[in-house]
Amino acid sequence: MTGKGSPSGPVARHHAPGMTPPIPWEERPPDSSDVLWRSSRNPIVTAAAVPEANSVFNSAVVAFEDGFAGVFRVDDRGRRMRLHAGHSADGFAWQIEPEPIAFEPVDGRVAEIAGQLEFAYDPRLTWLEDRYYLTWCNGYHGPTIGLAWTQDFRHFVQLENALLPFNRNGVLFPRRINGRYALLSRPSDPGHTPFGDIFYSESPDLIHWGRHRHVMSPVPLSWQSTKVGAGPVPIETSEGWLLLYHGVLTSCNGFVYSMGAALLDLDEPWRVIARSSSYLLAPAASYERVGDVPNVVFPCAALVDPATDRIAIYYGGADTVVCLAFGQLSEVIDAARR
Ligand code: BMA
Repeated sequence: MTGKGSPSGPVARHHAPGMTPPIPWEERPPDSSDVLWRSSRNPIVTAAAVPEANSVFNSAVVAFEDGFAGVFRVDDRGRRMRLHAGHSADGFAWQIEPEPIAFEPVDGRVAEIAGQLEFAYDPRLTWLEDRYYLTWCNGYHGPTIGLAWTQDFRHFVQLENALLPFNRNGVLFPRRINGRYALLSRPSDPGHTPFGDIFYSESPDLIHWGRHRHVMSPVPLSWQSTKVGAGPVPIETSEGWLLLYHGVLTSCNGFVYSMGAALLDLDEPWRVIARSSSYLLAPAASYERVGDVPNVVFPCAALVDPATDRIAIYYGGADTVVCLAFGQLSEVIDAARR
């Protein structure tokens, strides 16, 4: 058991070289003993950040230059699902581009699928080797895993979709594993999907994906009984890959989305070392319980500072706003084991 402020061994940083902005942070409230606590500034992004937006929620954030950059899920007032780039000096206050990202196809084959962009949502950002990769839920005859890269958050080069429809929650690992790129995803249906397991796939070139392995299933009679899906990019620790994920239960009133943690083997990430039996964050604040889709906590990004053992997690609240939660990394790792 590791204590507050004592990291569970070294944590590999996977971000652009030379970039070490202090991550957003607030101390744990004195009356809280929870593993994760909410920002007092929640929600940190609302529809007001983008002209003509209906909602801004499940969004990705990374360290970029001397601050932070992100890709934001923006549903417009036609209820079209779009992705917008954004920037922040401190990770709390965001300037979001008013126009959606215009993806540039890497070649003529990708142009065939880019022209059919129906929707784009639930982004994740991964610093991998020399650039930021974006994965998202891309419309191509139903939902599947879109893939693009950027180095400046102005130009986004679209690659082939990683997988066949129907699939969601595609999350790239931040380095190659045994020489191959690695991806988590959750095969789905074209609708609201009353099932869902997390799978692992690998690729030599980010185009051809295979050697699919099952990672984890829902747990009957629990907060994660209906489906589970990967959240932020897995965090490399000496204890294994720390995977924050969403788990869903079906109540009399519909789905309830909460956040949990798991540890995956560093070399064979389809092997689950540990998994939290209780959720770490569930809808409780008004901005998580009330919105376009009530009772949703949907994590898509995490910033880690190994030197201070701090983690800041970005999550969507009730499919309406972007929120932040904080914790001590070592305590989150401990919670994954309980
Ligand atoms: C999932 C995704 C998420 C959303 C969640 C709750 O299927 O569409 O974007 O937050 O449902 O509505």
